[in-house]
Amino acid sequence: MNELKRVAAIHDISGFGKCSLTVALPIISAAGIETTVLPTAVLSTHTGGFSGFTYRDLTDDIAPVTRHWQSLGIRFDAIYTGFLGSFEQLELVTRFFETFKTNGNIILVDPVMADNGELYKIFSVEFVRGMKKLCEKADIIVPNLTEAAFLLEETYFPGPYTPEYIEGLLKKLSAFGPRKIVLTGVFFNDEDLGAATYDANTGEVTYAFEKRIPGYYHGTGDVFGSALLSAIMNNFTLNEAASIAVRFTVSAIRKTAAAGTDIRFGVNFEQTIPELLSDLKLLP
Ligand code: PXL
Repeated sequence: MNELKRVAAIHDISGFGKCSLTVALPIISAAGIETTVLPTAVLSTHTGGFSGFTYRDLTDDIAPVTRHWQSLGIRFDAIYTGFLGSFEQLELVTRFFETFKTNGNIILVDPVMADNGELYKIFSVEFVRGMKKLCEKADIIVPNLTEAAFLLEETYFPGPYTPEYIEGLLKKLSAFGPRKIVLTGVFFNDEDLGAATYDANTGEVTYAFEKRIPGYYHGTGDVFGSALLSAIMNNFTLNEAASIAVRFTVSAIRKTAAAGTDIRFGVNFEQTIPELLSDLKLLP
């Protein structure tokens, strides 16, 4: 057997509600990739639609954890960041990148901060600027359309979109650093929803769509990002990885919708993992 590839996943851990680390850890591990976790905060639930949640900030742990892992000589094949709770965490994660970036590994930043045209309540305009600087250091970024608009300081449009508009966004996003962009929440009509990819090295734009399922399901960005990274770590191209991640996310949403689960409770990715492993060609 080969040695496992290893990912450092830097997100919060929301105890209930299936997002961030409670999604990234099982999905990436199931895909045969060792997953090292750096929790940025511990919450009782995520912040989307729940009130009264607890929030234990772990900002003070980030630098000591970075130093300890550095002292152990640990290497990562990818660094995957998601929800970061404060401006200070953006700076600490930048230092983590400087410590662990190599020529061969990849940094994937999901600039979690907004959706449906609105910034999450806990974030400020200053945080958006900081997130933009973090994205400059990434090899791949995975914004949704709202986050793309905030990163580019443009007006958000609710869609449907045109290929010209989407391709314009992709190129402007790559102009400030990341060579590869995966934009989520793309749709040209009311039936299909998916993602667009752009590789600035080849100039290639691709799309991956599945049938839209009505409703806004929480945590799907993290399910998508974790599946995307799992596919990339299993040597699929960006285009293939986006198709696999869209299929996985939509299949998990479909099961959740069929069960009538509260949309705040996250999606049924657990029973969809066999489909992901089949797409990743990991099943015997
Ligand atoms: O899924 C993104 C996310 C992650 N972590 C926390 C969140 C959210 C989105 O609302 O609140 C704590």
